Amino acid sequence: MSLVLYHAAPSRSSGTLFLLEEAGLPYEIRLLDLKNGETHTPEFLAINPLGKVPTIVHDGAVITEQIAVTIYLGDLAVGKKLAPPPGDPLRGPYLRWVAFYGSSFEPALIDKALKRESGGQAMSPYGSYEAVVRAVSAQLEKGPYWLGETFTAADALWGSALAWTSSFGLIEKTPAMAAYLDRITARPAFARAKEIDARLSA
Ligand SMILES: N[C@@H](CCC(=O)N[C@@H](CS)C(=O)NCC(=O)O)C(=O)O
Repeated sequence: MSLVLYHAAPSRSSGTLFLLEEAGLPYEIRLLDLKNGETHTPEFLAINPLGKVPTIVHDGAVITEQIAVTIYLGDLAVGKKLAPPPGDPLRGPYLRWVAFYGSSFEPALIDKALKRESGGQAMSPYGSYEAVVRAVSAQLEKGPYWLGETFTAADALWGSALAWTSSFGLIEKTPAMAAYLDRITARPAFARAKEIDARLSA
């Protein structure tokens, strides 16, 4: 099996690195320097025309977008229980929350960061920033993990994302979020990914 992660250290692809460490899958990193425009070389644009990481290539198949990458790797790590399988009552909520990240959470936070109008309730993909934050807070109150008792690939995505978005001040770090982030960052796979990033960015 060949599994390659196109990665910038640190960046959104750090969440994928964390997930790969949780998955225990053999993988290879191709490091791209965002500051030097290495995601916009003709070679990389031929793989991902948007010039974005994370991008993974598994046995020749290109997978882009954090959401697809998360779902793909969760399913690929057979036996690791990182993704509720079809038929499991948590499969629907799992897909819902992974998709919610990409289609509602990030757009809401980026609009806020750029001080852009949402476009109004009906036109906006997420409605209102406040509604997105309320939905996230309600999920965090349930805990201990995103879908309840067990860590899943959704936690690699949400844990990494809440860590950077709260540190950038794009969302308030509530006590429930702080407790969740403590649980996520205490995981050995998170520490390994962080150490890999520190080494790569040195
Ligand atoms: N829609 C993409 C967004 C990923 C993204 O924005 N990645 C940033 C790194 S944090 C990137 O690759 N930026 C490089 C660039 O756009 O030149 C996803 O969900 O994977």
